Amino acid sequence: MKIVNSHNEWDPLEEIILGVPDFWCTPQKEPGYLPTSRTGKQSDEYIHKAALQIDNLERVLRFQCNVTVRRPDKIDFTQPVRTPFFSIEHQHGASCPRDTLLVIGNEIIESTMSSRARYFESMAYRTILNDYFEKDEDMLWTMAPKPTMSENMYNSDFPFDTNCQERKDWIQNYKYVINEAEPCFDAAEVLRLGKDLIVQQSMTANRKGIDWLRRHVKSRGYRVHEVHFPGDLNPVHIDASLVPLVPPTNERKGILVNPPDRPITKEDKDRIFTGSSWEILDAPFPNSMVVPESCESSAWLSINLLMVGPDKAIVEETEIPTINFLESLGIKCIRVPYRDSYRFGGSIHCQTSDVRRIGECHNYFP
Ligand code: ABU
Repeated sequence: MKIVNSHNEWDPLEEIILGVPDFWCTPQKEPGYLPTSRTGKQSDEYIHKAALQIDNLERVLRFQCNVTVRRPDKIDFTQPVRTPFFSIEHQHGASCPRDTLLVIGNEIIESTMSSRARYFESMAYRTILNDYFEKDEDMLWTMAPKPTMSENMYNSDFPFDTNCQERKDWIQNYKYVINEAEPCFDAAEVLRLGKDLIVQQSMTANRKGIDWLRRHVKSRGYRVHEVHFPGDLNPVHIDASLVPLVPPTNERKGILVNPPDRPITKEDKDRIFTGSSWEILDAPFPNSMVVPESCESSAWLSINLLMVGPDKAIVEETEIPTINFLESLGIKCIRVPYRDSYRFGGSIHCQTSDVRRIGECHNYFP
């Protein structure tokens, strides 16, 4: 039985993993992360509110979209961790399978992660992965090399103040809080466009991690492209920076959107996309640039949506400019309330990881 098969972000969706907000904690300060809100376990009120919205999304996927939905184990991530290299008082949570699991065709890669609080996060998906492994004899299950996350993996002089010139200089020069000591990447830095994987070098993926991925998939004909959005002073995950909305067809190019206040570099755009089947348009601005209290993501969660087919998307209901834009492109929008979930690491794309879509791996690049 074929279960794992997903090559892009838009083919008709059949199976997905949807995160859980239970036991979710804002990580404490660590070498690679400075919290901007209260650390520790999220309030029961916020967990409850998010759970209602995420459970509603599950019903929409199951009953309106006919998609099989799997949920991770509810592990108590409020517990401390001690490894040979570090210790922390509590962990993070399993709300965002997109950050942890990278699905490339018939393979699921547990990514290295980059934050100590997320070291054991993929364990929440082990029941599901083991089940897939038993039922789908073609499924490949890989764990990328686990970094030590010791002090020397991080730049201790990284300027955490997002308003200072020094921070801008670092990001302009493609220098981030993680250094090149060990390969490291969060899965959500990878945008899958068939045979081409676009990966953001960032606070959560270094060049060595991108190179690990490049070497890992090369023999199967994949190409891995490194990309940057230097206007983003906190570059964390590509799925609110470069998002496919319309897939290419024989008649027209596909459309990717990119926030105009953090454009892809001209060098990256020319090098990667010239002659491809894609055009990159400005994303419409979010409905509001204000995110819910204790949400550590940007307002560009407005484009962190889930395509359930080439002409159908699930979108947060208040993100009206995005919805209007999608509908003008002929994409039908299923609107769901999701803002209460924004404080759990992202929106609908972050909090899902598509496992099976009907379709094959195509080449959209020269
Ligand atoms: N995890 C996606 C968040 C991206 C952003 O804050 O823009």
